[in-house]
Amino acid sequence: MKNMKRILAVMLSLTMVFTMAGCGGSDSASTDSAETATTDTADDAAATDDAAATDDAAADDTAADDTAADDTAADDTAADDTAADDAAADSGSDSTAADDVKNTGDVISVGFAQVGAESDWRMANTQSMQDTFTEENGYKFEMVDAQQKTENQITAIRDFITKGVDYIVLAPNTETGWETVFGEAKDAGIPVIIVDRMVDISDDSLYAAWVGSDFKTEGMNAAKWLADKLDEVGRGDEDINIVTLQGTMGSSAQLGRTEGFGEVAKEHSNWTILDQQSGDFTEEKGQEVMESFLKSYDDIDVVVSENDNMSFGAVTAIEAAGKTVGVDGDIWLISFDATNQGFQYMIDGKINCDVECNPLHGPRVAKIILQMEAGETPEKIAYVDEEVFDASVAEEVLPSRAY
Ligand code: GYE
Repeated sequence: MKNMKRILAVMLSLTMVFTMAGCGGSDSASTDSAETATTDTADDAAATDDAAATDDAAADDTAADDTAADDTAADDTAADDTAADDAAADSGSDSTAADDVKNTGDVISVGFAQVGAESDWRMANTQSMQDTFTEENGYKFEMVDAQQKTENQITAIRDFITKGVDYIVLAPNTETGWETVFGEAKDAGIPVIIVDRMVDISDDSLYAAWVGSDFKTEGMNAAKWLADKLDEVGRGDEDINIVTLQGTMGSSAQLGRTEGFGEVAKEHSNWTILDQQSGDFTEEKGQEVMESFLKSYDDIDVVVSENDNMSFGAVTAIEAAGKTVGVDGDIWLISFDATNQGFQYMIDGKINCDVECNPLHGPRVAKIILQMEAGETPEKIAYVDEEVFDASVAEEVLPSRAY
């Protein structure tokens, strides 16, 4: 009964908000392996500080565009019958039989070049990988935390090549700069699997498979939520001033969300995007950038924050400036990720809407590896299904969320 209520609530929010079901891609596996990691050696990457390819904001064409954007537009009719199921599944009640990720052959060694530890989303992503690639499941797992520096990831990959791991898994910090090192992995005969963000590379034979989110669709969904909500409260024709806290410049999550939101925003002549600046996906920088926005503009109606942690920082800044934020606030706040803490902010009325981004990729990556071990060709590009949550459903949905 409770479950049913939750599903109905989610359905309601979905029909209210938009008419599509997440990203239309394939969810290459469900999630949630029960084991706890014990085997990974969490090396700290050498934190060299030279210029990384982190400011390549011009590369605005996310890989997502080409393959998914079209068929995931709001007219996706599958929405109605699958939305509730997907919501239930991806909200955290999903469970994969542990066997799905288990390697029963010789131990497989996996080197994982992780972005960093910048956000709640990232921590959940790391946890999912660590819970999946356990000794008990038949893996030797090593993770490098690259501290949000692309060059640290390149160093980590070279190190994995030297060590001769069986598979390299990369969650790329930024999209560009991978050709050379991927070529080195290829020469060494080590497959590279990409997870979460994408790379912008001319030769896609340099990686075996990618699984992650359709960030452009996420951005479009955020804007669609805003349009619907403004209509709902009778402000559809008002002038609306928007600022954006962007993620790490040149990362797919930033590029896609900025582009997707911007594309829909263009259709609303009464919306003005006053400013867009990067808060690098962290709470601290989100707060800093929000403080500076508030000094520059006294008429902000909506903040679009490209992840939950920057939203938390934005709330601190807005309240410190003597304004209110959220559902009944002077300023509306749209967030991305829909982590547990993001849900809590919605329950507290501080975030109006949270666009889901699923970090539970461990089992999905394991499935790709096991397919390759079996001599099969994994799906080259796989998108996970994701939802949009309005604050009004947060209390109902939170208990079922896995991250
Ligand atoms: O939204 C953010 C994290 O790449 C999808 O990275 C990921 C993003 C996520 O730091 O919280």
